Amino acid sequence: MNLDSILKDVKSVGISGHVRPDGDCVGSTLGLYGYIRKYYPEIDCKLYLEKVPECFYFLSGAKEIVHVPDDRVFDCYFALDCGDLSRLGDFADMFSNAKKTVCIDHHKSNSGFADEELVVPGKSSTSELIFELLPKERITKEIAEALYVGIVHDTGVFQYSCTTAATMNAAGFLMECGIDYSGIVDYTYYEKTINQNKILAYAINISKLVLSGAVIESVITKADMERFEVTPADLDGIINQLRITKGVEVAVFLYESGDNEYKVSLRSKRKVDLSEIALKFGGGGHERAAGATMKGTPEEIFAKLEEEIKIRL
Ligand SMILES: [Mn+2]
Repeated sequence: MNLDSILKDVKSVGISGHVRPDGDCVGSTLGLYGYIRKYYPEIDCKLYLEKVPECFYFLSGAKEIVHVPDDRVFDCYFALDCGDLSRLGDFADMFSNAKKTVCIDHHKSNSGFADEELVVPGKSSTSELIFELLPKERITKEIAEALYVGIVHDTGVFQYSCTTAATMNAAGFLMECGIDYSGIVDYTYYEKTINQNKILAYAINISKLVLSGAVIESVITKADMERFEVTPADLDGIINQLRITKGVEVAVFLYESGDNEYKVSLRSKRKVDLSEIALKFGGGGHERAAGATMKGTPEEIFAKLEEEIKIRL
């Protein structure tokens, strides 16, 4: 994929990432947005995302993000970090209505829904893909900050198996662009509010091991969220803490998202391909990290997932 040829003769560009934007979604979209704004000032470029977590507000361009869709028809529209059209949420129509569509993504479950695609499931993050697309001499401090955030978040600060030598080389290059790399990691990744820490502790406390300790499960209900005064966005670190439990291959975390409905997060360490399991239940993702939305009680959902995990252990 060549960005310059994609942007040739293009007068307007829209960019979106997935619903409930995470670090990679925010980092990759702001990185590309910053690049187009700086080096293609003649292009009218807009970034559309749902509300992003406050810890990302410091990134350049974050305040210009548009949170509601409109009926503009863009010459070109980028979907970043999205495995299928529905992941664009309210912005899916704007994407579909554009004259040319481009998808840059690293989800194994990617369904192929754009005119031009760069989908590399082996990549740590969409931000790493954007890094590789951009001419190195054009990466400013602001672009570097955004891409570094994305890489850090999707690799769990370089701990997940999606981290490769190329990832470390990209991160190394970005570190030399004058960014506050350790501050960024603390501020956007590790730092938690006291209520986030308390509900994390609670979720770990009630977790249970099943399938002879190969699987760990936990669930947070709406009542729990009310009690701890948190929203779903505050539950982000829980699945990662469950995953590192000794002896566990798969971690399963649910939170109540609607009537008899739960958001499911899945993480595995080295064996179980979770993108296959997530796809079976209408979700998607990567081999080692995937998710879906499922109906039923937590017990019913855990049982369904255990059946699929069991045959892959
Ligand atoms: Mn990603």
